[in-house]
Amino acid sequence: MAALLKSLLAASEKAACIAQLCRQEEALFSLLIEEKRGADKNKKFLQDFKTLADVLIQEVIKHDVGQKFPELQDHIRGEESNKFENGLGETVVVQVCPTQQETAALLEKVLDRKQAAAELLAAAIHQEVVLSDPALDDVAVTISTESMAVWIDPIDSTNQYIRGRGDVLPVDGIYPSGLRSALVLIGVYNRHSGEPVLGIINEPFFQEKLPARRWQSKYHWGISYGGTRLSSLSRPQLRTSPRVVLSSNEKVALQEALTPLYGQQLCFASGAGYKMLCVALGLADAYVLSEGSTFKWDSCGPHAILLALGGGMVDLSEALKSWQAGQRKPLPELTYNKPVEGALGAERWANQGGLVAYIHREHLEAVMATLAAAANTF
Ligand code: 2IP
Ligand code: CA
Ligand code: CA
Repeated sequence: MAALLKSLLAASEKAACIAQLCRQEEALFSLLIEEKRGADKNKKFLQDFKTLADVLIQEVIKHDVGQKFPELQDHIRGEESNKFENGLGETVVVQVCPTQQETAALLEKVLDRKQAAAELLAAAIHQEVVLSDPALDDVAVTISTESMAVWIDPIDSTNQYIRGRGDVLPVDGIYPSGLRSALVLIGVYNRHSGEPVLGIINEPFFQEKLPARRWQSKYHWGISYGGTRLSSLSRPQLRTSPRVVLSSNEKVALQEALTPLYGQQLCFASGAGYKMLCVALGLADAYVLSEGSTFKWDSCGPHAILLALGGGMVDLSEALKSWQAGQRKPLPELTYNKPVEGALGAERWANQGGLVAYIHREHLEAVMATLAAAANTF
């Protein structure tokens, strides 16, 4: 029944394990924080180890889910390309091989013969993850995978992941930065309509375990399919004193435009996925972003969870246009199947018009009314 959900959750747990391992094992950690210097300058593979970690996670999810659902195989995409150039100028296609030994041999090639690192990663890639979550047995929805596709952000908030601060304290429940904002994001959407259907957010660094540098992960999921809305989370209440979460780089003009609604209740946090999670958890009533700095792989999974909780995510510039034209129901939700016309590379999949993530429709309307009143200022 919930076979797709279970398979994606298991893949997200394996992804979280790999993300943790890269910070925990010296052989990998030293590569993760490697600086560009001297003779190593040309060895792209070392400088790009963080990208390799991302690529590997993406390939593992693709491989594990593709094996169970072959019809999805060609429709699982993510942020990263799996082609790597090693120190000898050879292009290596990073992929999960049939056996652990073969994967280790391939990784050794990418990692310039760093055998210990390659073997650690290969073991994590080929481990079997068994989910023990009785709640999943009650999920009785069958999603017809023939018309679905998947967006993956293997690690969102990479900067915080590399920086690796595990000691940042939350402000009113929200972590402004640090490892807590590094997340694995997986979203399933309908290839024809572009609507999000199933989302997973995995927090690899949810809780530190002893000894130090070891972490416990936590996952959240949501399904919005036909008339079915299910989630591991409960729909949060509207806060009595509304609060918004923003990027620390958000334009001052937008911050000022939001002040009539939120007063001093503007919170700042790293990671687009993390800010969406804050809304799903009820730590903020909205995440407003004025720029096109997020991508389909950032928003698809969290969007499905928000829909499952009765909320959603709109395209800010389109929603403002509709609002100003008096067309207020429904406001245009983000979709996931169409690239931006004329754009190249990653920009093809940008959420170009910015976004508003919300749980309560009335709160979205309050945001739109506030921004419409200040529309020419940001
Ligand atoms: C990034 C990451 C950044 C976010 C940006 C995303 O993805 O989540 O933190 O910016 O929008 O595209 P901000 O932190 O200002 O919200 P990645 O880390 O995967 O590149
Ligand atoms: Ca991202
Ligand atoms: Ca990423």
